Amino acid sequence: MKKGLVVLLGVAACIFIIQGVGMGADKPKKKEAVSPEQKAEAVFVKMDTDKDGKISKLEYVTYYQAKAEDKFGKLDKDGDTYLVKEEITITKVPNKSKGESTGAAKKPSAAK
Ligand SMILES: [Ca+2]
Ligand SMILES: [Ca+2]
Repeated sequence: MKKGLVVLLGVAACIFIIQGVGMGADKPKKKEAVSPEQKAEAVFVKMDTDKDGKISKLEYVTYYQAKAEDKFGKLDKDGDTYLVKEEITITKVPNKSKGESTGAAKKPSAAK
């Protein structure tokens, strides 16, 4: 019973790490008008798949698992279903092979 929870927590931790590593690399930030409350509301609605107004552990895990799988797919450049260090760290630097220029809009305070 507890083993499953530990695994889930591990998965959640990985998601946060992966999201942190990939920050700003593949998400164009154009909508600044969305408040944290609106964001939370949108996430809540997406998570609450059975629309009972509550997020069950299963709904929570399913939501983040889908996000993680999506993120994993983006990180796994060669599609071998494994991530090597280079694939994780490559999102931090501008990707020359794809011609993306992400270094232009760097600001020191990205905490908001
Ligand atoms: Ca629910
Ligand atoms: Ca890979």
